[in-house]
Amino acid sequence: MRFDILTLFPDMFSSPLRESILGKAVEKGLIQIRTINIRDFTLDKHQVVDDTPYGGGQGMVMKVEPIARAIESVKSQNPSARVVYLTPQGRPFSQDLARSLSTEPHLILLCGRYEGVDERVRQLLIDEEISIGDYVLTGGELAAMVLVDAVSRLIPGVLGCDRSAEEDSFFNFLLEYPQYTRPFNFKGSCVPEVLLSGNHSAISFWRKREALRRTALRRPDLLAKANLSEEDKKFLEEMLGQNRREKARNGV
Ligand code: 4FV
Repeated sequence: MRFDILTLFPDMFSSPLRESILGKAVEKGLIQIRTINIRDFTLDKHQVVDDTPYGGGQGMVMKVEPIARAIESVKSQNPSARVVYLTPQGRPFSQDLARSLSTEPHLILLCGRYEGVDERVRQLLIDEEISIGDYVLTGGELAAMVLVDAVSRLIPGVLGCDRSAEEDSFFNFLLEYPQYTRPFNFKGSCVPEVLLSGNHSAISFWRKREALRRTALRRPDLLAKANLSEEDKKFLEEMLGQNRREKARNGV
């Protein structure tokens, strides 16, 4: 899979995408990441990439022409590349969206700065707008890194064992179960015995219950999307009932 990242700050990508799993994926040729400096596509000697907003107002707006030339420079090599603009006004990024993007052979990621890009960029040059969250960053670069990371780890061969991606949080819209490793006893807090039982069906039964409990208590909004069995629903009812009674007892 190929990522071409259009940005005014290509150096921001030097280390985050060269370390650890992503770095190895690049070495193995499973993913290609190229940063393209939008400023290189200005024609004036001052290499101007932004200008004041028509109609007045604070801040600056990124000009359409340098962005158009930068996108064209990539599309001239591969017209089918999909152009994604990272913006708070975009579609919320999710594991599901990461999974669908991971089937794309070539993504062009546009990173905004200042107050954002001229509206003609959206109208004429962008295939999809994605937001990593309802907050405002100084630039789209960090959002692009988040997308590259979440999408790349779904590419076969990038993670040590592809199975682990299938056990991700949100894989089935459930949060992940608690994880433990040595020591067995840390300051009196011990690892649940079932995890040392070697009884794999008991272990996965416990993990499913803990994932359900954690999701119900922390992200009940996700349960609506999770495909729960009747047994799961019965367990949640009892668990939440017990929780309510406990809270009532403790006067919470
Ligand atoms: C953002 C987000 C984000 C908005 C103004 C860049 C900034 C500045 N991108 N998800 N949240 N972008 O805050 O994707 O141009």
